[in-house]
Amino acid sequence: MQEKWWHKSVVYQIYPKSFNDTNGDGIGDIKGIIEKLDYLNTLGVDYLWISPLYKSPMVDNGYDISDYEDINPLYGTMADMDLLLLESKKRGIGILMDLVINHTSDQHPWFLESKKSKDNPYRDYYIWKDEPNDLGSTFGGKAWTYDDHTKQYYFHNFAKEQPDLNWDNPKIMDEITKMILFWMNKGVAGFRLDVIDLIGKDIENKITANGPTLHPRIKQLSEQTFLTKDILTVGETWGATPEIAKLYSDPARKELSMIFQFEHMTLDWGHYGKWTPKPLDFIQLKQTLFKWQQEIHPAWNSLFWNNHDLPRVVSRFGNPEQYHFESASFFAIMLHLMKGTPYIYQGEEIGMTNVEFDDLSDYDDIEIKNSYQDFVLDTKRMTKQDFMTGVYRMGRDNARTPMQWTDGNEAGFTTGKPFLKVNPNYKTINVEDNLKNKDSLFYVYQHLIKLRKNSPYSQTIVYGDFIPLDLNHKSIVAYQRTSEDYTLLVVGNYGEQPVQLPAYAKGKKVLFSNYKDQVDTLRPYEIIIFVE
Ligand code: TEU
Ligand code: CA
Repeated sequence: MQEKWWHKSVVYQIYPKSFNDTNGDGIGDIKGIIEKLDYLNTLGVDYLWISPLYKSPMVDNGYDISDYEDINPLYGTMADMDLLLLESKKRGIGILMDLVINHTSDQHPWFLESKKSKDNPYRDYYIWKDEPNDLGSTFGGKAWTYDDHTKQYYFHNFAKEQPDLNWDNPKIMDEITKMILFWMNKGVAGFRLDVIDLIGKDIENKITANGPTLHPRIKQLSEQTFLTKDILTVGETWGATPEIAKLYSDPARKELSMIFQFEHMTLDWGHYGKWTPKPLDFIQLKQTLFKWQQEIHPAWNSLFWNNHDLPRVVSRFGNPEQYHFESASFFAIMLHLMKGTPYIYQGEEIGMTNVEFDDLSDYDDIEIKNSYQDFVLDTKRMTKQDFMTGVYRMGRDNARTPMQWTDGNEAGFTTGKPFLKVNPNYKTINVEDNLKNKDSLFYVYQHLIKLRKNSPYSQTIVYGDFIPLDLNHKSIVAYQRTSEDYTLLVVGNYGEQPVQLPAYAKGKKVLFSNYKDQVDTLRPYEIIIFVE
């Protein structure tokens, strides 16, 4: 495999609205990100994937863009953006922008023109039909909204304020190519491509993801933009399998560097998806992750538990009440010794948890609000109580409560009133305390990043073979990473019941562990890295 710099890199994701507010309006901003660059440098990350900073009415917190080439005044100015690019470069940190090119905001000038008349030059920038089909929106309800002025329906895979672009219109390729080159000329290090699996949609045949025109379009776009420089591209592709992943990121296909797959993130989805969560089957989780480890070559893997759409992993799969450090560090070590580029979501490095607000009015997320309207009020498929159970376990606002910097007012996130309440546990879970305590979760993440990037074991972790062990054990997770120089063995115990240390681990040298000592059993959420 041809070595690429991002094979050895670690990416940190920032959701700007919740990261750090420097002007007291209760909303994070670019100056707030600049202020924390030294903290991120201490953690040791190489890239920052920042969720959209572009002009937006903020219906979906920036995933509804009204101007791709200007900065949202809530977050700051283009001068702030240029300063962020400069200051991060000084620290050897690259910026990955979030490209949302499946849809725009309904306030984008293209859509404001398109909806004026059927013969407007921008009409075909979007998908208009006389009659809708029965496609539904990911956020609940229909994917079609009627426009009384021109007597047609327009398509929106997400909120009605996010009309889908019509990628069958070649002008879209030209417009998006120009915009990407604008940002590449500014020196961004790469892009995360929002729901990129949708830009080949075939509405007539009700195909939205992985449509027939998808890969030719991605290839054309990449050749005209991304591949003209050596930048990182990661596509968000919810329905991908390892076979589909190869279509996106086999280097020979000249499309993307890697993708985010979500198979391991939907194992606990029930009858109505995330809103009806079911218990995790740990064997299934191991088998899914191990399958991706073994079947994705020659494509490249991304590794993550969290992002701005997902609940916090320590709450979702761990035990934050009794084993907060142990279970958070268990998942960190289990993931970071695997093959692929790791992504750390803001707050994951200090074990931030889910939250339970009293009322729906405390929530910010358009997906929660629209889905409540659909499942509870319109179709009555769920009771409010059951829906709120789903929100507490899986709602996106679990990931969007303000970053917990200190145990002081509003967790040091803002001097004003935060747009979303701070999780009350900021008193005990915050960056300041983590930095003061050498045994904290922060230093586990810092150590894992050092092991990957700058240790005798780097090559083994980045390029070593992956060999699963104990695949059918209900609580032991075990795998080897092997290279000419070393064999690393990761052995962990998922859950609260101690288990015997497996024979294949006995007598081996401990490289790293989330417990201070070692006994002949694996204690609750104990995970150890052995080296031979
Ligand atoms: O997410 C794609 C998406 O569909 C997710 O919202 C996910 O399906 C859902 O949360 C699971 O229930 C991307 C962005 O990451 C997300 O923040 C945006 O809301 C969405 O696209 C629209 O741009
Ligand atoms: Ca602010």
